[in-house]
Formats: sequence, C-alpha cells, structure tokens
Amino acid sequence: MNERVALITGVTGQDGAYLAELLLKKGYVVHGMKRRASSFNSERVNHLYEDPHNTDVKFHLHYGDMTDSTNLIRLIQETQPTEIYNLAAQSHVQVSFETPEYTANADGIGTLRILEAIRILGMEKRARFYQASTSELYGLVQETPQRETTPFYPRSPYAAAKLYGYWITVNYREAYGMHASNGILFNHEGPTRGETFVTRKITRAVAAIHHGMQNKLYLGNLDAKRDWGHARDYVEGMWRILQQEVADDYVLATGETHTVREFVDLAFGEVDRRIEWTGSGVDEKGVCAKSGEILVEIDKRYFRPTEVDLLLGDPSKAREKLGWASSTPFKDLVSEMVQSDLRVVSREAWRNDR
Ligand code: NDP
Ligand code: GDR
Repeated sequence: MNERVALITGVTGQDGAYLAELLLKKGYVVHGMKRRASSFNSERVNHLYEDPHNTDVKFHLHYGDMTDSTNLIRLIQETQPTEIYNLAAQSHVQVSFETPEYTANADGIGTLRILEAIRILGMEKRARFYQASTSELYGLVQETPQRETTPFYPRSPYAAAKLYGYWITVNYREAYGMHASNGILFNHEGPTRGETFVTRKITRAVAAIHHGMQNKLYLGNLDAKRDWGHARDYVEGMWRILQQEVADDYVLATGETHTVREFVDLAFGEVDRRIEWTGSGVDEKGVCAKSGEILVEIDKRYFRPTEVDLLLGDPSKAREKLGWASSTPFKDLVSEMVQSDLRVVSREAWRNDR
C-alpha cells in the first residue's frame, strides 16, 4: 500500500490530538501544524512527540498559521499529504463576538487558503480534504432534528465564518473535482476539552469545589440545549468521511439533546452533591440540596448577543453510509470528564501544598 500521509491543522486542539493519535495507530505518517506561542502549547500531543533526530519518525510538528497563505502552500508542498484535515480555527463562539474579523480570517478565509494551496500545487487528485464544519451553522432553529438538508441560519461571527468555509469546500469539490468533504459535527467533548467551553468549565469547577479550591460556579444560559458526544468517537467519523470513494457532507451527532442545567446536575452528582434550582432566568441559583450552599449562580456576562437555543442532530446518513455511530452515552461522558478533572485538581492541590 502507498504511504498514507496526513496533515492536520489545529493539531494542538482537542480534536487534532485525538485525530493524530488515531491516524498514527492506523499507520499514517502525521504532520501537525501548530502556532508559535510564547509558552508551550502542545500539551495535548506531548505523548505523541518523537525526537526529530530519530530515523523513521511518524509524527512531525510544523509551525504555521491559517492567516498565512505562503506558509500553508510551503507546508503542503513539503509534506505532500494524501489527506488534509482542516481543524484549525478560532473555535469559541462567544469570543467570536469580540474578535469577528480575526475569526472570519482564520476560520473562513483560512479554509480558502488551504483549498487554493492544493490547487496551486496541482494536488487536486492526490490530497483529500476534510473541513471541520459545525452544527452552529444551523443556528436559529429551522427544523429538528437537524440533518444535511436543513437550511443554515448562523447566529454568530464564528458560525458566519464557518458558513463560508462550508460553501467554499462544496464549491471547490464541484468546480475542480476535488475530494473535499464537510463533517457537520455537533458538540463533542472530553477530558481535554478547552477549559472555557461550558462542559469543561463545569467539570473543572465541580472538581475544584469538591477539593475546596473554589466556592462557586458562574454560568450563562442554563436552558441552551446541545447534542453532546465524545471527541474520541467523532475523530473516527472524520477519518471515515475521507475514506469514501466520493466526497460528500455528513452530520455527526448522537441524536440526543440535553440542557446545560442537566449537565450541571449530573456533574455535581458525580461527587454526591444534589443541586436544587431556585429562581429563574438571570436570578437563577443552584443550591446544594443538603447543605444549602449556593454552588451555581448566573452571570450575565456569559450570555451571548444571539444564542443558539437548541441543537439536536440526525446522524442517519453517517450511520448508513459510513457505518459510524456515537458510542459514548451522555452520562458516561460527564462522568469521565468529572473523574479526570478530580485527578487534575487533586494534583494541583498537592503541588500547591508543597
Ligand atoms: P480547539 O479550540 O480545541 O482547537 C483549535 C485548534 O486550532 C488549536 O490547535 C489552535 O491552536 C488552532 N488554531 C486556532 N487559530 C489558529 C490559526 N490562526 N492558525 C493555526 N492554528 C490555529 O477546537 P476543537 O479541537 O474542539 O475543534 C476542532 C475544529 O472543529 C475547529 O475548527 C472547530 O471550530 C470545529 N468544531 C468543533 C466542535 C466541537 O464540539 N469540538 C464541533 C464542530 C466543529 P492553539 O492550540 O495554539 O490555540
Ligand atoms: P458552543 O459551546 O457555543 O456550543 O460551541 P460552549 O460550550 O461554549 O457553549 C454551549 C452552550 O452553553 C451555554 N453556556 C455557556 N457557555 C460557555 N462557554 N460558558 C458559560 O459560562 C456558559 N453558560 C452557558 C452557551 O451559551 C451555549 O449555549 C462549541 C464549539 O466547540 C464550537 O467550535 C463548535 O462549532 C460547536 O460547539 C458545535
């Protein structure tokens, strides 16, 4: 078999690290693009690191940025990938309201830069392309459950940038016959999820409160509903999308939806704390049922100018065509994340005590 070579943009992110691990297990040579930062930012892939001085190295890291097309062209030329997974993005929805132009540049035009690099290098027939599209494209609810044919209605600068990324991927497929596909992925989480996304923010706070290192958790909209799966399952779906003979677009989702409030309840349940909710809207409080302590409070700063109220995906097409299904139940996801953060926080507590 010819050597399989993958290039992953955003390799230092949650999905990039899981995907790199999966592809290395499958025997790929993996090139990951990471950004220059003033401190180490490759924590999630440290366990995959190989000394570049060794022979037969399978995992390589390269500096790069989605806003620099010269760098992207050179990187693709040097690494000659057979599969490109475009996962790099300013991926925080709320932050995109603060940095809309940068988000459009990295997430929208960045996608175009890679597609153009493939074309400029004449690699249309060699390199398959995966675009990290998102359920945020559905935004304001038009239909539930949301599937590949549901109309898009973005509700944030992030979603608007990703809308461009989605359509330019479809366009390059149709215009130049490229094997370019969109994975429209619903929320997926795990123990290495960024700490400012709501799931990880909750599980870290539960662990910190349990160890006496934090008193309270401040949150925004508790009523938002999300279709939450495990990132480990979803990167397998990404890979399957690129193994198809014909490029296409697929929803990856669990087919279940839960509120932020339910996530909070389950997470505190892991440390045997039952939450009673009092008040409503911006006055709402989560009170520990036994001790009467207020553990959760609403902070308006976490509300978004425009919210996505309900996401619920229909993964039928992925099941039928890719043989893919999400395999981690919601309660197991929450449990794994809390248990992992309990370990992380107790290590931090131990270090602080020394
Ligand atoms: P993360 O935020 O964890 O990772 C994003 C990655 O992109 C990081 O490696 C980050 O680098 C990198 N990055 C950001 N900006 C740039 C830039 N200008 N140039 C180069 N690299 C950059 O996201 P996830 O792993 O959760 O998500 C992966 C992709 O999938 C993203 O595109 C996201 O929008 C999309 N997505 C995610 C979903 C989810 O639920 N997780 C659902 C649907 C889509 P650094 O580490 O230096 O910050
Ligand atoms: P999301 O994820 O916006 O769905 O985007 P996030 O975890 O940030 O928010 C989910 C929901 O929780 C509500 N919420 C809060 N969110 C955060 N971050 N912090 C809070 O304190 C808080 N309180 C309530 C939010 O309002 C929202 O409704 C994620 C990202 O990974 C995107 O890149 C990806 O495209 C989509 O998932 C699918």
